Amino acid sequence: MKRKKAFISGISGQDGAYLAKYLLEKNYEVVGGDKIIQKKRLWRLKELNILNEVKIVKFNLLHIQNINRVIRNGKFDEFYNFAAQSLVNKSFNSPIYTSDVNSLGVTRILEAIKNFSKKTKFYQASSSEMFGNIKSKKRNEKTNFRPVSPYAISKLHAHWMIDVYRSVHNIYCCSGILFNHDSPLRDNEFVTKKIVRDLVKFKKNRSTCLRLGNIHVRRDWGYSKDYVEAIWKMLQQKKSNNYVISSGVTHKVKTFVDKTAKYLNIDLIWSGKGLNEIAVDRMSKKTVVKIDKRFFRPNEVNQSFGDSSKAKRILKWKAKINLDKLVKIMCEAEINK
Ligand code: GDR
Repeated sequence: MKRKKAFISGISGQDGAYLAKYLLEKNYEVVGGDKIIQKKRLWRLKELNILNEVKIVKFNLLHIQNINRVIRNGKFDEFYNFAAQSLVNKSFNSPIYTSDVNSLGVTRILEAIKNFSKKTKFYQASSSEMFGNIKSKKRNEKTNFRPVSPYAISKLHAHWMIDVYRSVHNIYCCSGILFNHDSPLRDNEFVTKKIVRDLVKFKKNRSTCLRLGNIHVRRDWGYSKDYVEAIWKMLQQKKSNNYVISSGVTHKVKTFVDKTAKYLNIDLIWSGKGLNEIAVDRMSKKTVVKIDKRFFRPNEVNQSFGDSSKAKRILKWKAKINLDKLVKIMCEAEINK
């Protein structure tokens, strides 16, 4: 059988790296795109031992000629788009860049597929942030959107564009509405990795203090390695469609801190409220966690949980890793660094 050929934009990121590994195990030929070709950006591929098994090409969502060339020459069976400005907080200060990359960038890819490679199946990394602040707790494919950040609005633009290209231009394209999914390959800016990194440091030196923003906000967290399987399955169906991918359970950021501390045998004593809330280590009496207003967002999504029953029914997928297991996986990796 002919080897399938896939393109992964944003291959240097967490999901790009895990998906590349997953596809190579399925005997795909994998080409990855990154906006800057730099070896040090590809550390995740190195860590997964696949750096020499993928071809890396320059791919920039702002450059239409670059996108056209990659898609016209590549004739890919599958195209996975993970390239994005993916920091919600940054989007408040960079709304134009965020929209250009996350909204128009996706339209540029869809146009290129329509014009030069109509058989390429397309996956777009959409986000649970698109739901924003709505009343219903459970969020699925039929839930209305009420985005509250430039990031969420930019992702929603791309999400709706997918529906247009599917129905009007008959392109096979899927929007995966993924809730938070983390792993040891996460960037340090995201809250889970920051918590694990700083608490492991504290465990070693008893002096690092973890500074966080709003710890009472809730998130539905899963494991990135688990979620790329759902992403691949979306492109293996007869018809393209949109799917919510989530664990179905929600926890406070504070719970993530507590579970990580417990795993590391740090006994936290919480006191105070609001900006004065702190956690002290019972043994050393040192402050482990402080609240820092620099990490609060101008608009916060008080998220509930995702309902992935459609993915379960059609893709035969469900999340395998719960929060306790995710904390363990991330802590072990950080300790063994
Ligand atoms: P999120 O992930 O914005 O949900 O988007 P992040 O880990 O950044 O934040 C989760 C929640 O934690 C709160 N928080 C902090 N966040 C960060 N980064 N740093 C802090 O110090 C801190 N303190 C509290 C945040 O306010 C937030 O509520 C992720 C990204 O991967 C998106 O690209 C993706 O679309 C969504 O998940 C689904």
